Amino acid sequence: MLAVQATALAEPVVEIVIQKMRFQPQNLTIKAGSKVVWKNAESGATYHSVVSDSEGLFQSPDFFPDESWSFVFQQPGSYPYHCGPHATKMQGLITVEP
Ligand SMILES: [Cu+2]
Repeated sequence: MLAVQATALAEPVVEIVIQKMRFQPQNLTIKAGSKVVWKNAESGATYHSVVSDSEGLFQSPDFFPDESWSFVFQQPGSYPYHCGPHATKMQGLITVEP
């Protein structure tokens, strides 16, 4: 059987699940060049977004259950973020290592 490694050159992917008004995990450490996928897994119709605390670094549109949004972190550093509609309740932190 011939296996085609179509994803061999793709960046590592790490998933954050959004459920019960929380980013899970809330704090995540990744290697530079990794892609983070936020997946809305709410059971209701609650929409969320992913917004960098530092203005303009990254910002998703609002996305609904069973939708997701992703961002590739190229630069090492500390990236706090929040949910646009639930800024005071929902916060997270991505730490990017070299
Ligand atoms: Cu939210």
